[in-house]
Amino acid sequence: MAKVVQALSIAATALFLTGGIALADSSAAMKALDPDDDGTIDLPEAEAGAKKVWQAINTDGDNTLEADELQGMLDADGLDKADPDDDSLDEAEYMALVKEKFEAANPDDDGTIDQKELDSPAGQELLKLIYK
Ligand SMILES: [Ca+2]
Ligand SMILES: [Ca+2]
Ligand SMILES: [Ca+2]
Ligand SMILES: [Ca+2]
Repeated sequence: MAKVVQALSIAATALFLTGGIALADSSAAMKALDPDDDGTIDLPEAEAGAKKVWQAINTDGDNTLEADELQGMLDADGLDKADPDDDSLDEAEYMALVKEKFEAANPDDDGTIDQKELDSPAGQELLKLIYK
């Protein structure tokens, strides 16, 4: 029995540690994405971040993001949904996707993503697209 309790407490500690790391990451992301320092990310700030990510991951330097450049951010399904035409995302398609994820991550519809919203699953989805 003591062994079980010990194992549980190790698992709980591990959970606590990973949780702590995720939070530290997202507060660093908030800092980087919030140049006006009001504690929230508005859509122009998200788009500015997205533009930087877009350029950083477009490693072949053409005008579109291909599936291999989107690895870890969008799966094939996500790419399909975001791309109406040619199996790759141009900047306008990427920005439309960012806007959609922004709205999904902003359930209180106040035009901004606060830290709590950024830490939500929808916020983490958005974060992948706007911060690297
Ligand atoms: Ca801000
Ligand atoms: Ca490309
Ligand atoms: Ca396209
Ligand atoms: Ca909000």
